[in-house]
Amino acid sequence: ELTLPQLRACSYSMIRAKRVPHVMGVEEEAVRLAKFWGADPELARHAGILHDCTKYLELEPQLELCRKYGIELDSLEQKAVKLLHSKTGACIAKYVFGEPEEVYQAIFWHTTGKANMSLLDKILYMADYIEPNRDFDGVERLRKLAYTDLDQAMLLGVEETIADMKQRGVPIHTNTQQARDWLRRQGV
Ligand code: DGI
Ligand code: FE
Ligand code: FE
Ligand code: FE
Repeated sequence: ELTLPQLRACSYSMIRAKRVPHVMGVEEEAVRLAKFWGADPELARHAGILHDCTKYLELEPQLELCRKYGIELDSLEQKAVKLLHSKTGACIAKYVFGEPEEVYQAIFWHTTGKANMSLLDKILYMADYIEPNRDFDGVERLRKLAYTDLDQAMLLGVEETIADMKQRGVPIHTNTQQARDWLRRQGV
C-alpha cells in the first residue's frame, strides 16, 4: 500500500511534466465534487491521481497492455490512441496499484463516458473537464452547472465534446454517443 505522496509521485513520473498540473487539478476537483455530491472523496482522489497515467504511451504499448489485461477493442479504438489511455490507465490502477473496481470503472470511462455511468464515473469525467487549469469558452458555465445539476453538466460536456469532434472531423465513438443519448433520456 502506497501513501498518497508515493502514489502521486508514481503517477507524475509516468507522464510529462506539463501534464502534472492538470492531474493535480483533477484530483482537487474530483475530491470537491465528491464531497459536494456525496461520493467517496478518497476514491475520487485516487481516480484523479491515476486517471491519465498511461496518457503518453504510444499505440503499440497501449495495444500490448490491452492484450495483457484482456481488454477488447473495436475498430475505432484500435487506431485512435487517445481512446486507449483510459482503458490502460484503469488496468494499471487496478492491477499495479491495487485500486478498487469503482476507481477502475471511473478511469476506464473518463474519456468517452457511456450509458449508465455511476456517480463516481460522472465525477471523474466532469473533474477532467472543469479542473482549475482548464480554460476554454464556456468553462465557467460548466463549472457552475457541475455544482448545480451534475447530469445537466454531463450532458453539456458530452455535447460540447461531440460538437468539437465533428468540427475537427474526428469520428465519434459509440460510447460517447450512448452517453449523450442516455443523459438526454434522463430527462435533463
Ligand atoms: O486525457 P485528457 O486530455 O485529460 O482528456 P480525455 O481523457 O477526455 O481525452 C480527450 C481526448 O479524447 C481528445 O483528444 C478527444 C478524444 N476523444 C474523446 N471522445 C472521443 C475522442 N476521440 C474519438 N475519436 N472519439 C470520441 O468519441
Ligand atoms: Fe484522459
Ligand atoms: Fe475528458
Ligand atoms: Fe485528464
